[in-house]
Amino acid sequence: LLYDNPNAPNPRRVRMFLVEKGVEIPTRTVDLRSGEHFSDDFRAVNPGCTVPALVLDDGTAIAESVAICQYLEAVYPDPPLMGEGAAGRALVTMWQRRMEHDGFFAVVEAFRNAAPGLRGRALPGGREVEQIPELAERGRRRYGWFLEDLDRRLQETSFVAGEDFSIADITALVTVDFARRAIKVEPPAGLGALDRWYREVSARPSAGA
Ligand SMILES: N[C@@H](CCC(=O)N[C@@H](CS)C(=O)NCC(=O)O)C(=O)O
Repeated sequence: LLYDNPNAPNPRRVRMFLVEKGVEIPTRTVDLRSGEHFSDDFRAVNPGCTVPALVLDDGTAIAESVAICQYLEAVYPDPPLMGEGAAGRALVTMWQRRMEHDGFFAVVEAFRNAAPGLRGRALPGGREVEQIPELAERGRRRYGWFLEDLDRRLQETSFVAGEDFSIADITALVTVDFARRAIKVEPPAGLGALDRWYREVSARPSAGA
């Protein structure tokens, strides 16, 4: 059972991964608006109070989007989305982490430190954390650098981690779409390689997930 939320970017990463694999699994929506993720029932699944979380038939609970994807990759190896061979797997991990650190986290930082609805909740999870406006500002700057770096990378390769679509593309696409929606930043028109890649990956059926 996958604990999911249709509007949140991290669960979208897992949903896209599942569509790429051609796998359907039962899901349950956790209502983040009403704070269902802070309920005792959900804390028993993931004490970190975040979605997504995957609970296996034997009760094992896996949180963290990439950990869930890693599990799914092992159970459903085709098509490979996390690289093949020693170097291939390492390179996908490298690019995935860059997309996450430099891109996704930058947008999260920009969004959570500025959104009026997230006052006192600048970090996900159950703790009271005040917003830092300078961090929101820095997040926006970092996101701009991320887009430039990504464009440079995509001038050399078809996809983020090389010539094959991978989890690195999923994280990058979710990042760009999240930025458009949450912090109202469009990818600059002048970044041609990024634009080519964004159209291509947005046209994949999984992008609708
Ligand atoms: N590192 C976690 C992050 C999960 C996360 O932050 N999820 C968000 C939704 S995208 C959440 O549950 N937020 C709850 C909150 O805002 O308190 C992952 O990769 O799955």
